Amino acid sequence: MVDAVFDLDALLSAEEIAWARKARAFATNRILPTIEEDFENKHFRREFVAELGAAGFLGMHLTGYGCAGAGAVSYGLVCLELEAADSGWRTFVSVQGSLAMSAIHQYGSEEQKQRWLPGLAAGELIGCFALTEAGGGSDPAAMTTTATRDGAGWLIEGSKRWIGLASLADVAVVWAQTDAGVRGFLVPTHTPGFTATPIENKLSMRASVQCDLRLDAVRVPADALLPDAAGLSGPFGCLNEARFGIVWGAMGAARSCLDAAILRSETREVFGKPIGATQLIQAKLADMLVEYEKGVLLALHLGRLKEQGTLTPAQISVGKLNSVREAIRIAQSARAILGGDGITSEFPVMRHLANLESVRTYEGTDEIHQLVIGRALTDLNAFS
Ligand code: TGC
Repeated sequence: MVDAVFDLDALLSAEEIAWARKARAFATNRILPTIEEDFENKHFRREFVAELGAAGFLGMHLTGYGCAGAGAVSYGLVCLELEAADSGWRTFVSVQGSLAMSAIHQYGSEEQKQRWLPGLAAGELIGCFALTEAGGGSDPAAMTTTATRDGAGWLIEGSKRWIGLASLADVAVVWAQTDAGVRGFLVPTHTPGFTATPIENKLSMRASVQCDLRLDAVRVPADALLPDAAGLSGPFGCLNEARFGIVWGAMGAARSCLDAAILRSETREVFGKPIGATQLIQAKLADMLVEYEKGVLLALHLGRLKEQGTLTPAQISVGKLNSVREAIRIAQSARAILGGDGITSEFPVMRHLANLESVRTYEGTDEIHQLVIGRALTDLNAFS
């Protein structure tokens, strides 16, 4: 198995190893027993949310307000272990902790933090993050959702798409154009005019929920505005956090695929011997392990930079691009090793492959990250 060859623990502290073990136990004991049927039935297990909160995984890299205050590497390891079970559950932890909670923690007033963060950390409440619109997820600057002054409060009008957990959420962080640029608002989801509709025809991330959102004359009071976020740097600051989690998480999906391929290669016999005893299969497995190990070591490097406070958006883009791209290649190689059975739910590989296509697309596509890296290398902007 992968762990036997790659001694990651040698590079981790005792506390980091403990977080990873706790997350692996949750993934193994809670998520894995039902994930294939949940994926098939498009079922999000709401009951896991409080358990994830009790384990300390929600907003675990934040401090105060019931959050665990863990290090970046510990958070990354938890993402890796949860995504080894299913990307949907790592995505939930990302949306809740890195997007919704992080927005409130970074940009909220003291009252907003006191009101929302403890319940979100405990998993008593669910948060969502409404940035993307149907007109083009890659270009949030083109958003058409508006917030205009409405007496002392605000009137929000517009629509959003691909908003994780919106139909289950208690509070939405909604980003909208105002007369002073993009601003963020905390909108309780019971507010009249707020409608979230799950997108039903997904062939990926089926054990999790993504929604279309309508904001029809949604009225919120003045204190719904996040006071410390002005402009697109607000939502982008949260995306940095979520992208960092993906750098680690995608490698979890890759590990799961690689482990499945190794196990199968030891037992599956073709031409009179285990396929793992052939040079072609061993070469594939070796290449998969090399990319997995490189991906995790890059994630660890970025985690250490984050802990010392020097991690840049371009460095995060390197990690997100590499992890997801290589995880998909590893999953494709695993599928090939498994032969025809690789497309069935007997193995986790096709589910991971389908999920990873979503992970490749959200939080910045491969192309967006290539252009962020290109801009950092050349000082030239190729976006427009
Ligand atoms: P640009 O002119 O580059 O920047 C505008 C302002 O933002 C600042 N900024 C950042 N700040 C912090 N972190 C970053 N990574 C930042 N990137 C940019 C920048 O300094 C500037 O600030 P200021 O104060 O000078 O105004 O903006 P641009 O429009 O040219 O951006 C280009 C680009 C392509 C990099 C950006 O638009 C981008 O990253 N696009 C991808 C967007 C994306 O990832 N969307 C996916 C969202 S996923 C999601 O919403 C949730 S998915 C999970 C779920 O809900 O299930």
